Amino acid sequence: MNRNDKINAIRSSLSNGKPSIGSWMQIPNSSVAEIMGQAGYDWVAVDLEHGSVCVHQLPNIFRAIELGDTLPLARLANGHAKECKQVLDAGAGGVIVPMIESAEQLIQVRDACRWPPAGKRGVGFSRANLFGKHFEDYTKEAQSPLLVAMIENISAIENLEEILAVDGLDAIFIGPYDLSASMGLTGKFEDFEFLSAMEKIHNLCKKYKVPGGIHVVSPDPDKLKKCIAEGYKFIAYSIDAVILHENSSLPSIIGK
Ligand code: 3PY
Ligand code: MG
Repeated sequence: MNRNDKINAIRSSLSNGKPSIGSWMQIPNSSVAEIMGQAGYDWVAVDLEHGSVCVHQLPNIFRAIELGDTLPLARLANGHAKECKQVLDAGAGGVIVPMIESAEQLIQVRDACRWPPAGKRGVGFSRANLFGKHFEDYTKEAQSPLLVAMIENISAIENLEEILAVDGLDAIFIGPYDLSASMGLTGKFEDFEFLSAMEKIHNLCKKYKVPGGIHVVSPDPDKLKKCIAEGYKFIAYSIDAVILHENSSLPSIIGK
């Protein structure tokens, strides 16, 4: 399947109400990417906001993810136009945009990700279009790469209805750590106020028929099943480094 077919397959899954489950990478290594790409996820997001992945490492990481017929995405650092252009030119099938707090902010990022006429992104030869060989095909794909807005600040909830109405938004994605931190409740995921904020986001997503997503940061299969049962649709299951450390700690293996 080529990249555009994978984007369309994820879109059609989401629009049919089926969950799309991916995972997350922070270790800048193409062997790790190859393993993650073969693990059965629809997509793997490479994190440019946290961790130390650099733009020049993306082509090899994306190639390795694609060996498993998995779509590479990029979680942006800030969503500036230059960053959108660089990650998509490197071959990301879409972007996950952190800290979205208003519709205007999201529209700017959306337009920076799309070639004209849909947007304002600069047109050029790059890995995404095999340096011009697949230019015509890529012209279509570049009209609407996957667009996912992270809701991870309590102030975003005030503007959520406007954010959810942005044309071209494929899903929203809750960042539980930042959301809880913005409420003065860092990591307190069982706190009533935090749970109420989550419920509010989830209900508005249902009302506006925008797939709601979440990062299940700890590799906990029961938590993943619970999120699916609760109706989350765009779900990231854990992070390469977290999968490694949660499964490699000797005291938890042999007991202390
Ligand atoms: C958060 O929890 O804030 C995240 O960004 C997870 O991806
Ligand atoms: Mg975050």
